[in-house]
Amino acid sequence: MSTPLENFVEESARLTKPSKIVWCDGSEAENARLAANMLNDGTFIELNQKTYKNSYLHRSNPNDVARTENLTFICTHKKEDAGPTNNWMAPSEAKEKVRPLFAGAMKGRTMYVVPYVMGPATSPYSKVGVEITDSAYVAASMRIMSRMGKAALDRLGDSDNFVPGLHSLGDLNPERRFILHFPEEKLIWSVGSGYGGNALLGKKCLALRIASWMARDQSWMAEHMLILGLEDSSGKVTYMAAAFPSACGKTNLAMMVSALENQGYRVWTVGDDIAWMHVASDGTLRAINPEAGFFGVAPGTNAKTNPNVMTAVNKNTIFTNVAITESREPWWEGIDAAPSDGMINWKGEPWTPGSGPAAQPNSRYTVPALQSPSLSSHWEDPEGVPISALIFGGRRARLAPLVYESNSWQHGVFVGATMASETTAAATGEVGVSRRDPMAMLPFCGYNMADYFGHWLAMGPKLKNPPKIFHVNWFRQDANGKFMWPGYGENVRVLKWMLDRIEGRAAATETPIGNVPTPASLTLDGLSISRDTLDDLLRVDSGDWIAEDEAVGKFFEKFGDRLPAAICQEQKALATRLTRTSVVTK
Ligand code: OXD
Ligand code: MN
Repeated sequence: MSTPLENFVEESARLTKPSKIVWCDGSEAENARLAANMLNDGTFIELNQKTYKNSYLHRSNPNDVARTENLTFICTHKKEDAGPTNNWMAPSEAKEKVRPLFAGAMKGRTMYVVPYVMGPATSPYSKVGVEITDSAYVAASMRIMSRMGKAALDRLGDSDNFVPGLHSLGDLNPERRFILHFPEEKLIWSVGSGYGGNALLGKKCLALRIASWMARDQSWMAEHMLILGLEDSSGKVTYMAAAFPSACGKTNLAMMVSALENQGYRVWTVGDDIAWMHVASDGTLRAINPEAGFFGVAPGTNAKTNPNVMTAVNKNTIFTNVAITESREPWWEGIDAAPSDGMINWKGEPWTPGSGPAAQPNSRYTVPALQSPSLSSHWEDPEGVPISALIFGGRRARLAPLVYESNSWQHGVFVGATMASETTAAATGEVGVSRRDPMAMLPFCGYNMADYFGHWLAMGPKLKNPPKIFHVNWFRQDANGKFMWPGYGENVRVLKWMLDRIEGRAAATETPIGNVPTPASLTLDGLSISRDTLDDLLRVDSGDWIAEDEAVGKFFEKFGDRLPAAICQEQKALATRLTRTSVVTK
């Protein structure tokens, strides 16, 4: 009798009609074969094997360079279960519409069966997925981003306990591109795109959209969060998880080289994009990183912004849509080296100054986590690491202070639910416009976000010592549009303040939005920052916040009666606190 996995493979092959089926085992030999085939057919371009060993450049179709949120759907029986922030199609309608796009789509192509584990191979919290794809680039990338092949088959055995995902490049026409999630039956269909966030189905599709649904049903949390450990001068490590919208510096923060290393403060990386968090038997919140690699944004990455990743990407790395120098090394805007003669841009054309960006703004590196010098020795702990702080943040040029602390779990959930950020190149659409992005999950929550807020509210009381919840903004600008905070390795100063708050050591000023550091409570030695700039960074302008709270109220209206009462209460309580202070300060 066939196993559920064999049935899935047979059914998919009957539909897509590949000329060949390859079951991926995740071995070195298989990886070398995949790379050789891709070099042969032009999917991979060889980089300088002396300086970038086993590393390759992939150029995607220029119409396929980012997540396409408008073509991403949550397919639930009831529209309300997907909620007002997701695109929705009924499951039967979605299948009827998209099945023809899969029919015969793999004719003349190889079908790769990619079994994978999201999470440490032996963790009780990990999940198995199986992606069927006709893209060798996807298979090779999944090998970096997950525990792929044998580890997954061993864990799965004959069981049906896996999330099936069917992926085909199709004809790469955005008119025929769909990323469909069927959370009720735990199924993913993706067609017409080879871009990571649309095509590496373990990442956003399984580990966030499908997992968030499972997490709600099973009382855990699947979040768009990095996980880091902050080591103090005594050697004690405190773990924090942080949610920022795409391309707002999660990878850089998670892999930071601390500016306070001389005082004994170091940052250890557990994960850079996704956290799965469970309530442990002792009542702590414990997080695992479901991924095994980093799929990071290349532009802006250099020895100052992320020295650890610059070391990590020197081998076994797939670069996508970066430029290539004459000596066959990858290049992107913001890398340390200046542009050189003879560079080829991300589209494969000769690059000259003035001919536009050499690297696509959302170009990426895909690198094994194990290659990062900052990787925590606990990054694969099956039980996860205990989380003491949750951090929300975004790009806010004007409104939010450098950091503030919420007053309670419920208030912290409100802070997360009201997050907003100026958009970046990680998704298609206009860059730089402000949008609401609750918990940085707007594009990734697999169900009604009002219920998601309810789930967050319900998790707090299950925890013995709920983590403190903070909000940060590294991106506040002065009147001339200049960033006021230096960011990167200096962000450790803000993490240290959080740690000091957790330990009851740091002072704070109460404001209507939460607790803001007193200037003296931040460790600023070695940093040249004027008192005026510091005051500006920490300022809470009641007028601006009154307008913000009104905008938040408008945003919440779309959830109607489904919005939890506690969130409405927090919104009204903030309005009251703000009006009181603005009256006092007038
Ligand atoms: C990512 C994203 O690639 O959030 O992680 O877009
Ligand atoms: Mn992300």
